[in-house]
Amino acid sequence: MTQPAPYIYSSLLTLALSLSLFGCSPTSTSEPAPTLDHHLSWDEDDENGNNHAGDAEEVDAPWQRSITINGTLQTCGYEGGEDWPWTGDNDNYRVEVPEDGYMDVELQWDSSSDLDLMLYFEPPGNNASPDWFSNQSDNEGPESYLFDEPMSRGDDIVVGVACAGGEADSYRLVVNWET
Ligand SMILES: [Ca+2]
Ligand SMILES: [Ca+2]
Repeated sequence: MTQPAPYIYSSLLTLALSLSLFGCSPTSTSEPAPTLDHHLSWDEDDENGNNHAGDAEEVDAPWQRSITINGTLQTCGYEGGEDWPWTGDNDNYRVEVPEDGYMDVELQWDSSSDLDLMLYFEPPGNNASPDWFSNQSDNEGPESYLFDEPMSRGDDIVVGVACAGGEADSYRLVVNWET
């Protein structure tokens, strides 16, 4: 026994309306939240392109608590000039602040080379001097910097590493965030 046509049309209309409403719900069109890696590990991958702060290697994976950047300084050298004293390899990384909060940075290494940590509070041009740098002639790590003021979500900082003396060496550059 077949159903009367009006009943079928009514059912189809209800179904179409339901699908339409479901399809237009706000949650289905917004972008999914990125999956945060709370303790991200990042390997240097632009050795020849990260030598200047204005061309800093972008650390573009979502993170929250800490990033450990593993890199290598291929050469060491320091001439003590005002503008660009580090003549050896320079490595620069651009890091986005994940949420409003405090940041600190620590440079760790294992050899007796003299590595230096540099901070740019905002992404600079290539000829900019660091806003802060370690001027210690330490042949032993770590060196660290704690930002005085809280940072805002989405701000970018640039963290630089250079080798003033000694042999080429690898390092771990740890950027921490906390409320
Ligand atoms: Ca390097
Ligand atoms: Ca480099």
